[in-house]
Amino acid sequence: MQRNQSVRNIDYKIAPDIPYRMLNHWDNLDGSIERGYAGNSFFFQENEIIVNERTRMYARLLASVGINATVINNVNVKDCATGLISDMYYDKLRAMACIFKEYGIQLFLSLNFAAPMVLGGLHSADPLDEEVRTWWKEKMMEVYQNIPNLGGFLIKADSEGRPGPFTYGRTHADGANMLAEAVAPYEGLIIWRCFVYNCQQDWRDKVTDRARSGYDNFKPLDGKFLDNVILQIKNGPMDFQVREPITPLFGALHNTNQMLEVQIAQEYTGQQKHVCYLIPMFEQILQFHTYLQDQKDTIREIISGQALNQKNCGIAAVANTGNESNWTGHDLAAANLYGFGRLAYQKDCTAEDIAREWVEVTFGSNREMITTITDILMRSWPIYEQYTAPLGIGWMVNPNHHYGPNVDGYEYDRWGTYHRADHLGIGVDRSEMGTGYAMTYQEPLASTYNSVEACPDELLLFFHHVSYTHILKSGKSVIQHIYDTHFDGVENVENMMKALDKIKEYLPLAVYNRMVPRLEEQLRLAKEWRDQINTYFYRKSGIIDTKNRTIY
Ligand code: GCV
Repeated sequence: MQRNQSVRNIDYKIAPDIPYRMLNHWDNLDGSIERGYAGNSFFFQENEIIVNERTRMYARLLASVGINATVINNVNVKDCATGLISDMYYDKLRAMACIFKEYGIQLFLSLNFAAPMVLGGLHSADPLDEEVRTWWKEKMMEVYQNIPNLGGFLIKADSEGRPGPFTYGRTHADGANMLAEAVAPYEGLIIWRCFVYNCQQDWRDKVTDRARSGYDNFKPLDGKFLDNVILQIKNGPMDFQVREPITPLFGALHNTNQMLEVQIAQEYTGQQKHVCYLIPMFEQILQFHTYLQDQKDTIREIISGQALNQKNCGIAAVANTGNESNWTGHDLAAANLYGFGRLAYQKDCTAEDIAREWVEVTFGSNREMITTITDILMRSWPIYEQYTAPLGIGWMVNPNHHYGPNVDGYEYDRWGTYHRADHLGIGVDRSEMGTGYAMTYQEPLASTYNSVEACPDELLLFFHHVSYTHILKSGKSVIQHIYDTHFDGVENVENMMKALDKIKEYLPLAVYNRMVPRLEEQLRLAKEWRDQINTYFYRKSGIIDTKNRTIY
């Protein structure tokens, strides 16, 4: 009705194919949000849980787009957050879980693997230690007596300083299964993240490859997890960059429940100041053939359980909400929340259909306005890619907050995120002659990525180190591609602003007034990216732009 369409003759039935469609909030108990760009938390404030009218509005918002599960606290479980599984918080959590249940949503929590030490005063968190195992069993009995509707737990272990089973020489299967046994009597789930890598790498070390870490850590554990464990796997092998290959882990696990993790919080894609509609990216990910088996091998078929006949599977998005009145800061960022839910719920929805549908239900029925905003959304991810890091290399951002260009920001650091540019060329050799990462894919993907000639342009620098004069499939040299895309990117942002201006009368004034300063900021930063990237590579390579534009 909101789309101005007739409700006569509507007679259809749809059922979601993906069992768990989840949000992951990285909200801290002090009210801050890790990678939050829309204000503070509406779940927590000053170490207290908030249950109020917005809790219900939130549940309704999620239900309206088909999301059925949510994790409310940050995977980095520190300080008071470890105590969410204690008397202090049970009443509020139970109240929240009850509200969520009315909307068909299950509450989950992130857990601290070292809770037996922090809360229980034990000397270890060793998953094979009987005392530790008993502690968890008793703790889970207490938790479920108090919060009967709890769906289960999400765990980040042995990652970026978080505790985990490696400390005790145990595997991630040992860790996950210990918790899975403890929650099994209550039909609880353990969602275990595969974002495990060495974040103390020496940049001189060209053998260790962060991209390999998910595969190397988890492939050998295939088949070793209990059935109420789900491995949660980020879409790419690195970390939510504007362009990454799809992780090979999905094509490598035959006997393990899997969940895809994407990020609608725009950590590396403009931090909700830039328009970047991510649903076309997610659509590509879900359609990707892993070659795990002859048929039913796409990511969607894997995480819906159809490929491997599983029921504990799903998709999770790192959430982009906060306590700002419009939920997502940038009004157009709401299309990512809406789109994530719709894409997860309904198999045959395209990113473009979803964009148009969102524009219609949000802003009304003027044709020109609908076409303009749908077009802005659909072009926004490619445009963001144009003015930021080129050809799949990623990063080139400022350390810590990850906003804005800094070509060498992570080059001589410990995080395993390098571009390896010198005066001759750029890119990371992940072929069999380099780190071998390309060979972790099933065929024919391994051969495609392994070969400079066959590798798709947009991922070339992720897989290969090539000279600036290397000719891409597009017919352009790498250096000319860098120059051209960066000039085009800025022009495209300018055009986006002009297009929006033409339809401004069809938008609520408050919405337009919120959007304009953000677009101005997007343009300012796009120019900064353009000039820093172009100048850096001009100075490194000494090769002039064939079109003679201004490079500094
Ligand atoms: C929650 C990246 C982010 C971190 C985040 C981490 C993760 O490294 O920058 O803020 O921590 O991913 O996914 O665990």
